[in-house]
Amino acid sequence: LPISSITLRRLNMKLKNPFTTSFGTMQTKGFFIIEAADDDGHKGFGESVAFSSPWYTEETVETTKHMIKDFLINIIRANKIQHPSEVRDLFKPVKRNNMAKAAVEGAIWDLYSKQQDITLAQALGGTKQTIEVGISLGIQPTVDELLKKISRHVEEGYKRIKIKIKPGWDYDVLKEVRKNFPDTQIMADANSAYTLDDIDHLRKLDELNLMMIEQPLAHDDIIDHAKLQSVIETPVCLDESIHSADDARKAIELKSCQIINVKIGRVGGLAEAKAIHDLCHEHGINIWCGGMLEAGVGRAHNIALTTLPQFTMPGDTAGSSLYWEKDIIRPEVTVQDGIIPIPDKPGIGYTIDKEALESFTVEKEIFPI
Ligand code: OSB
Ligand code: MG
Repeated sequence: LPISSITLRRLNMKLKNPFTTSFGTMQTKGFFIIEAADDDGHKGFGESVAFSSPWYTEETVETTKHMIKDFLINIIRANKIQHPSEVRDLFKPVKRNNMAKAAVEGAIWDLYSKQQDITLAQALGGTKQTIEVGISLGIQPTVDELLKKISRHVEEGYKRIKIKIKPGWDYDVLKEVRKNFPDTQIMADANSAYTLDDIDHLRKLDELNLMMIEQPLAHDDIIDHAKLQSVIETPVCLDESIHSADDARKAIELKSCQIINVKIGRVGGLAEAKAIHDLCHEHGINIWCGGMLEAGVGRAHNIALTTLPQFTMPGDTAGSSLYWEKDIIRPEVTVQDGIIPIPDKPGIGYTIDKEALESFTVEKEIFPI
């Protein structure tokens, strides 16, 4: 797998709408686009997903840069790689920093697929021709605004609506949503806003027929989640708590969750995501592909991963235009009736809009390999 250079580009893009979770509000997104190139003109792209502040996990845009520049690129330089699935083991000596690892590994997967003239979905062993997606709605200023947004996206055909919750914006809001949308697939994501002291309150959600509640308890917990799952009917889905296939194995064994949200960045790359997929397939655990408010490159990677069969539930990869005035890929990701067709061009299957990429770039560094 010849690689001649890795380019690190830092971009700043402004979200169309601020996105509010239980841990805070985001409006500008800083991230890296990693470009891995060979001498034959192939270029593979990866996107980093850490936010500017360590509120979701401990990684940030700055830690991503430090890891890539000072450790990960050296590892790529020092090793011959035959297949992108080897990158995961090469990166093992670096503890955690999964989002930094995934950005580099993703660029190499895309480069490899283009060298082989196959799609990234094929390189991963994906089989679906289309994928189903839902949308994640941040905490809104009023319940009325939330209901309006849900109406719009239900009409657009999104397959499920995820609603961010926190103490004070949970049961009453969801009850109102359920009343207005009795037949819509609804789920809630708490981003770790609760503790076991809230069991009685969380148990009330059982009457609302939610698809699942995502990450209700601490970001690093799988024990309390098992206690919670044993006393509520609503399926628990883990997001923040799962960083690897080993974490997934332990959570399944402890019955900490019935569903797992797989994010490529959070688990350290596509090879680890696939390992979690295979494990969950074996154990009959439903999974879906989460989102990190990605630009087009990250979105394209999510789409390719979701072609694997155990992604049985709609993911968070909504259309580009819901997040950005202008995305960095062509065509942009568009969603019709909640469905995205899988592109058939090699690699991620979308081309980079060089002009758009340049216009959002605030830093660029090229590393020869
Ligand atoms: O927990 O899934 C999450 C956004 C930012 C941080 C964490 C999360 C989210 C989302 C939005 O839910 C996913 C998306 O639309 O990309
Ligand atoms: Mg989540």
